[in-house]
Amino acid sequence: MSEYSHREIEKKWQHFWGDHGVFRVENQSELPKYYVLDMFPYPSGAGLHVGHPLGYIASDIYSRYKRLKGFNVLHPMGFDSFGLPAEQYAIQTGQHPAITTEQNITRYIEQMKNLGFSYDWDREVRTSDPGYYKWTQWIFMELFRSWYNNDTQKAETIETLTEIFAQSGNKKVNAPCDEDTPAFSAEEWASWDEEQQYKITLKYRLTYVADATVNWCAELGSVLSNDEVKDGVSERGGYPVVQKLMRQWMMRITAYSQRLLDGLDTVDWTDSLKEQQRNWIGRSVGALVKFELAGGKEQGAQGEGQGVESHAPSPMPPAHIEVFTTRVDTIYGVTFMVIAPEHELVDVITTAEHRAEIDAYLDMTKKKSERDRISDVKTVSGAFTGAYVLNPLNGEKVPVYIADYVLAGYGTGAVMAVPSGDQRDWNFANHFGLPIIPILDGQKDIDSQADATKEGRYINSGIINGMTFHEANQTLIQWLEEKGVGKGKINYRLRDAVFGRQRYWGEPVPVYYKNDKDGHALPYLMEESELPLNLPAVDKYLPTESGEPPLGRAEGWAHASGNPYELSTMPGWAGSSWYWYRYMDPNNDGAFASKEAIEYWKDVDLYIGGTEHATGHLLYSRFWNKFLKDRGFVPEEEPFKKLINQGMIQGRSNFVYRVKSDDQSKPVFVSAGLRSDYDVTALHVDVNIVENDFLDIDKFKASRQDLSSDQATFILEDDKYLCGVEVEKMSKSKFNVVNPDDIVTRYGADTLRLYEMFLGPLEQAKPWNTNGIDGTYRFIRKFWRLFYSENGQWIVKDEPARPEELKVLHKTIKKIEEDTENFSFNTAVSAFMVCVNELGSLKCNKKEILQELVVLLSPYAPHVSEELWAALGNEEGMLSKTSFPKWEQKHVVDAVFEYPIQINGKVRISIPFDIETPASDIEKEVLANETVQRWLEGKTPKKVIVVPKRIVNVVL
Ligand code: ANZ
Repeated sequence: MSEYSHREIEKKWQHFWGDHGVFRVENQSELPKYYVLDMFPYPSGAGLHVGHPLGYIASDIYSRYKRLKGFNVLHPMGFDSFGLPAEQYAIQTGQHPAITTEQNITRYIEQMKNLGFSYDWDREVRTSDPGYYKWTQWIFMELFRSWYNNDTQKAETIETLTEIFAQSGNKKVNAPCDEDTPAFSAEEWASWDEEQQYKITLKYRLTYVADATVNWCAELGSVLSNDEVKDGVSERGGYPVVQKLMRQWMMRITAYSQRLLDGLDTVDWTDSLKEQQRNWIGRSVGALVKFELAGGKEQGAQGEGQGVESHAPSPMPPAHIEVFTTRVDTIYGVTFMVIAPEHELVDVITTAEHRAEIDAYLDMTKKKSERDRISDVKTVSGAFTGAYVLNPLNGEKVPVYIADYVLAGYGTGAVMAVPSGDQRDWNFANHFGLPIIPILDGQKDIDSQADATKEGRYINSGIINGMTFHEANQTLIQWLEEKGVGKGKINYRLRDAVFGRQRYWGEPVPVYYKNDKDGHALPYLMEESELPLNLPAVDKYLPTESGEPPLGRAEGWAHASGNPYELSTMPGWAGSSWYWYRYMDPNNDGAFASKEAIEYWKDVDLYIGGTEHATGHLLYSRFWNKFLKDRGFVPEEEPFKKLINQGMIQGRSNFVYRVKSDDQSKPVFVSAGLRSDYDVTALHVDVNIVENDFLDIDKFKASRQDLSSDQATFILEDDKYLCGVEVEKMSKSKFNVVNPDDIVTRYGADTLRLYEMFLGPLEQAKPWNTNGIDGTYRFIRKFWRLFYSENGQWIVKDEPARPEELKVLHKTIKKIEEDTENFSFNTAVSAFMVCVNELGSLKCNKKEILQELVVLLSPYAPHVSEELWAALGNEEGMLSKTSFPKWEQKHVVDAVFEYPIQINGKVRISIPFDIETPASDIEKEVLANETVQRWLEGKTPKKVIVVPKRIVNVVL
């Protein structure tokens, strides 16, 4: 092929790679492994726009580069194919989501193949395939079969737990469990029947059913996870979300809080991403302190199972209220206590006298969402319960209030209030006329705000008087622990994850229910051999009349034992929490992946994807990975060693300006440069009918009948209609979506790949601008011209290269290698451009140079490179099997140096010398030089100083 025809070339090689399985990869090799993973997409109906491939192009460049560098590279692609949009479409059209999902995937694959990605398509996975979700269900089952042992710091099978129960009850068990877990002895355990024992184990399992306050979205008919809710509305659709108590499947991710934090120190992710995860997990070091209820002693304290993390609610009111504080050092400044309106003791401690006031307040707070409660720091509200507690340090009587700034779900739902230490407490004290006690020296005149910083020494503070912050804390915690009224405690903001969704298009939960003796439904796992539990057919994708999830419509939806199956399905994040393992061994029917495959590939070396998954997917998958590791199924503690977030590609919108007028049937549009002379309305116009910001008026007329544009007049500038421009999110409603297919047809995939990289640093957000793409296209054609002349003649010569040609090449190898290693793809593309320009001006057509250049360029522009590789006489289609060129120092350094020649302190001329030339030769030649002789005017110089590779100094 002597003309650069991207369409022919690209199709030809895409077919060749596919037909010959060039990118098929084996699970064993002499070569070191390297795993490059893209966050797999949800296949939406809209297909890919030019923003989507940014990360895929980057990961493909890196994969191809690593292959050339001698690695066995796993680079797969698949689909996160369960999800809400397909289901909503199904609700509207009655079409099974599997059908639309399949169609969308077909389109995605076609679009991706058009871009020349080097995926091993034999390893494609789809989370909605029964062969895949069989293993998602299996992992769920393993979680159900496990508990978390705080002593060994890992998940273990339930059998190890029941062994301990049989030996010593649960007194020695140090494990996260349900709040209502009773303390029991080995004898009690032995006295229970199997069902009763089973019920106890349900309180410890890593996946469990519980009444949980959930984000309920009525319009979507489903529960949403915290990361699916943005600003109080659903991320998808923007529907209102309210708090609701529901019985739900939960995942005990909180068991892993500390390990999820610790692991962040071992991975190569951006600081901002790590920080987001740290904030989400929210570790607080503090103490639990019990404040005895004044007059509550006679009620008798209830025993709590030692070592059991939760607190058994007692039939009788307890004698104390427990608070969580991060500033136990401020305890002498406590002048009141505040508990959450939902606190279980509100009802118990409220005195008759204050009942009406408390009830009125409770009514008011029910109407506020948790979000409003956190964000409203100004309004001070609350109510006195009439009850008092005693400060354990000084025995002071402290009134107990309820107020909604204290949240039920955090800590213990109770706060020791220190108005001299905390702004909200200060506001509250002022509002209710409560005392404010300064606790640090220099803090005597508190009149506007709390200021108990950690500096200074304590005053008015009993046993810690005169101490510093650190001493005070140590002393207090020790004191509290000795007296049995408190202990050091680390608290996490992270909550257990709600795992059930009231949806159709998700993985069925492999659980059925059987009633216990008292008629309560107990969950049981089905047998592993019965997996997968296939998603059943339903007549409609809506909840049943009685409000049950869509699976309630499936006929005969019951286990072989006759017991009904769970009706909720798994959340969107289930299938994506382990998918990187399935790529290692995608067709295995006997395991989620074989031991050998996992042992070989281990973990993901490079993960590329968007920041939107910072606190969802990336926490859940780290959690599942740690669990699988604990149970010996996978070897690594962290799944994703290095992670890069590609920046978003924004849309570049174009506008036309309609002159405001009453007659809408004959609109007038004015060109952007003239619009300030008129009163206009700006309207989005489809960027695909605009070129270099000039409107194609005929296409516009044809496209916008709704604007009566066929009747329109256009006020032009220089005979053209110039559009306005703005950078916005790329979206259909803004008419700024650019489809990669159109770009590929017009310019080719190689141009698109280079151009997307050229737009700017990978991690930065940047607007798409089709206007600049010509430059990249020209670059590829210029590159082609080094091989073929204007009239299509092959002009590559087999002659030895000159030093300056070698220098250009080796400089480029060095630069491309460094830039690719650093993911600085934009600067690599400019280096290619510089290189081709330089070779062009050197008129270099040497095979020795060009062949290496083809290899260098191939990760970036694989099609044109493969074409020229074959044309150079190499094995067809096998460019990816060759090695990355090596640069050599000797070619990179300058071979000649231009010496400035100074005569009596002034530079008069410069003379080039080979850098190897000895100083004595340089001196001779300088003095023999004609120009120098003219300056010498026949005199003999006193001194000639040659500073190698710097300067020559002639002193007269
Ligand atoms: C006394 C104190 C004095 C506090 C002081 C702070 C400053 P983080 O760091 O976020 O964990 N708190 C505890 N439970 C709460 C709840 N359920 N709702 C609202 N606030 C709660 O915050 C812990 C601090 O927040 C705790 O320490 C407690 O107030 C409050 F000068 O106790 B502090």
